[in-house]
Amino acid sequence: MDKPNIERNMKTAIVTGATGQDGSYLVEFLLEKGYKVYGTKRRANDLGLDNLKNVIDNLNLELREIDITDPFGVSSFIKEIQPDEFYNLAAQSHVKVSFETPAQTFSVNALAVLNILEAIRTQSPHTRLYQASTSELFGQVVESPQRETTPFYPRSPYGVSKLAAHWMVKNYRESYGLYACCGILFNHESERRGENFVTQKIAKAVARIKAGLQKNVELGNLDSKRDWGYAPEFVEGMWMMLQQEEPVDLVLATGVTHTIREFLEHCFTYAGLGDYRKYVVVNPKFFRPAEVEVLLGDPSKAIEVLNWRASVDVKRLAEKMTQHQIDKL
Ligand code: NAP
Ligand code: F7E
Repeated sequence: MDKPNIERNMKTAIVTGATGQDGSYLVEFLLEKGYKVYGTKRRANDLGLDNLKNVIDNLNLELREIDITDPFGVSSFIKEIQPDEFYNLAAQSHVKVSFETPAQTFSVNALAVLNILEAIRTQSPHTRLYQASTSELFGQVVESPQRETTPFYPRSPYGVSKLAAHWMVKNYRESYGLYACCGILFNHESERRGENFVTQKIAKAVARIKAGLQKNVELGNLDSKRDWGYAPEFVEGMWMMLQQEEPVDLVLATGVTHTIREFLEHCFTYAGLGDYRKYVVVNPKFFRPAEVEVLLGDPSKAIEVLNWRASVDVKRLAEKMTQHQIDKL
């Protein structure tokens, strides 16, 4: 099938979840690289267009209304565009929410990936697929640090759904020879992080406490540890993975882990508020039925294969996010 009417030498990419944190950075990155980009969004969420405000008028960006759980919409979209690259970033991405909406989470994070794989296999087999896998696959970790060969032990409906998708991608790659790979990405945050993830929740609360708009912040488990990086660097790694000769699943991580307490400390100190303990109230309502206590990634293989490295450390990340929230107020 002929591609739509675009310059012949222009690469094309579909990015699902274009309104999300990673999707919006990846769209910007691909436009910079000279791609024609088709981003998906859902009509129900036009507020989400905020993340795309830098590029919304770019003529090489086209936004389409696609719900990835709709196999007909996905299939005809792929058949029409015949993209060179397909980045599947759409997901129900909140771990705690996945305990409350397990079937919906499984439908978006696992079954929809099967739809995408089938559509690529039957309608556009030359398309290279990037699937957003996650460090949540490691869950109750059986070794530290976690690398590509570490056995999986997911601890939430989110983790299990992403593991199903992960194996499905591997199976289609091995069975049908598709260029399809999974990035096993550890936590990455930014000024565009959703407000119900712990880093953004803290950064926003700190800005509001500093401005006298609230007195404290209610949080759950402060002792879990995460390997936090900066999202714009991680989306570059996604693109690099699709430029290799052979598809390969890779861990992207900083290789350093910190507690939620340490993140709190960086944000409160940066804002000049002193000891975070004066402001934090632990509320069990934010605990999860099963917790992932510690994640620590080993990015050696990505460094070797892609020459990719994370450079923003957690202190700088906390400062950037806190400053952004202060500026927003
Ligand atoms: P995010 O900000 O929550 O963005 C998710 C996107 O998916 C949103 O644009 C959302 O659109 C869209 N979406 C949800 N359900 C959909 C559906 N049924 N059909 C179409 N679009 C749908 O997530 P993120 O942090 O950018 O993460 C991107 C991907 O990487 C996700 O798959 C996530 O699970 C994975 N991941 C993230 C991290 C991380 O630390 N950020 C780490 C590892 C893996 P609406 O706004 O309309 O809901
Ligand atoms: O929680 C603890 C919570 O929701 C981090 C997603 O992008 O990364 C993300 O998942 C930790 C957990 O991220 C609150 O119990 C304490 O231990 O910010 P989070 P997450 O669960 O690590 C992975 C890699 C993904 O793939 C996911 O898509 O913080 N915590 N108090 C809290 N967490 C939240 N959300 N809210 C609290 O009040």
